[in-house]
Amino acid sequence: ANDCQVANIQVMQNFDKTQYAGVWYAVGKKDPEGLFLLDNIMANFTVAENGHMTANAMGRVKIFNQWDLCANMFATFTETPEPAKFRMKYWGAASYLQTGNDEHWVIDTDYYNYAIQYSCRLTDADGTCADSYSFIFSRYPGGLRPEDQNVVTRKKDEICLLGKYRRVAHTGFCQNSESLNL
Ligand code: DAO
Repeated sequence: ANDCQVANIQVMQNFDKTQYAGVWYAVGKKDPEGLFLLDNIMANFTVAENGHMTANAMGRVKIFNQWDLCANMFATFTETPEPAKFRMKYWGAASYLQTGNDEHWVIDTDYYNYAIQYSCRLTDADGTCADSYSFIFSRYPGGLRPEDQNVVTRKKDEICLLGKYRRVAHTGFCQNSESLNL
């Protein structure tokens, strides 16, 4: 049975950040409260020679409830005793973008095709998560391969977020020169 306790969530065993490095496209997202990244979300993870993982990320955001722009974000990761559980500090290239310090858990990945990320921002008194977000990442902007869909659905269920995701579009917004990149 699934008790939805944050403390019981299983993460990727023997997580290898070196294989995880590179570009991931968000193709699905479960939003947190105070939603920030809308679509065209991609992240490029890098592991330095000293082992430290960082990421550059982009995505369309709405600023001051009005302007659509492509946010250029940076993140640094702090390791924990569990290799697939990190603390992520993030901030934007522009000062009015969101900053934060979140959990960043890798629930599952095959490194070559898909990855499931999870972050619980607020744990409820009963031990379940009161405010979470999760990205379904693919190595391909077009989406998951059909053969990866079953395992991703199973993992969504395991983290108690089945049915809570929306599809994340990739329209080239953060590539094309008409969008304001900040
Ligand atoms: O979109 O509301 C939201 C939640 C995500 C905020 C954090 C994103 C910034 C950095 C992303 C790095 C790799 C996932």
